[in-house]
Amino acid sequence: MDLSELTQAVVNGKRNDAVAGTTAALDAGAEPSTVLDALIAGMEEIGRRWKANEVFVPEVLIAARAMKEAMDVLEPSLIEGGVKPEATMVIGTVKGDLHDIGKNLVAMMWKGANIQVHDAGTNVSPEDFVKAIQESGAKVVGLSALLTTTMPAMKETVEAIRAAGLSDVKIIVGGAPVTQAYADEIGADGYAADAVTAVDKARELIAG
Ligand code: B1M
Repeated sequence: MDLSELTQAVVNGKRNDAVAGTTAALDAGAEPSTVLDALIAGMEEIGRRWKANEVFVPEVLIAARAMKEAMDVLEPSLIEGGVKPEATMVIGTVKGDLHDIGKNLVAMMWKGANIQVHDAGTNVSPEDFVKAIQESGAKVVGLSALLTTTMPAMKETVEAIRAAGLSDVKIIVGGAPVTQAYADEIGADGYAADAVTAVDKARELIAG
């Protein structure tokens, strides 16, 4: 399989082909970083199609699953070859909120962009977000909320992160009821309406 076929396997969510293609490319002596680029290109194409309304949540989910399974195969070679993730980020759904489908989608898209993701889960208290950031050394944190009643927990989390002296940590917020205006109001550094935009926003914030 050539690497463009590997990219297509991710785009089409063909997880068996993505895993077999990754294995074959490594066995044939391809550089792990080149294989990674081919996989990332697949997720970027899915991102482009999502923005163009050519694909929807199910297609993104199966592409992300193919990407994840291929990454499981590739990861040991990447580590051996010294290829490091672009950044480390924490993500979680805020206190009181159990919705995790959108949050998981953002986490998968971030992983697909070569970002190491520490998923703190759902119903994460402000204190636990602070702890997760401190323990992982993340420079970006993503907060998700799906309920109007849990949006205030987003504000409390931003305040707790700032109060802990983590002023260099960038905060991205998102979720159906969240808006750019709300992000501005609570002092978040970024807002993303969907999982694809969350990748663009994360890259923008990492770049400073
Ligand atoms: Co709930 N729920 N739910 N629910 N639920 C909503 C959100 C609701 C709009 C339904 C409705 O009434 N029409 C409503 C909220 C009303 C409001 O506050 N405005 C609601 C309610 C009221 C509730 C309960 C209170 C119901 C009850 O018990 N009375 C309860 C609360 C439980 C709790 O959290 N404490 C509840 C429970 C549940 C289930 C457990 C049954 C289940 C969640 C399962 C799970 O997540 N594992 C559930 C579901 C599935 C939904 C709906 C149907 C679907 C949500 C979803 O997964 N969408 C939802 C109605 C709807 O949206 N149509 C609803 C798909 C997902 C891909 O989209 O999560 O929006 P979304 O994520 C998007 C973007 O928002 C964005 O990117 C994602 C992909 O593009 N995004 C981010 C999300 N997080 C981001 C973070 C980022 C950036 C972008 O940066 C960090």
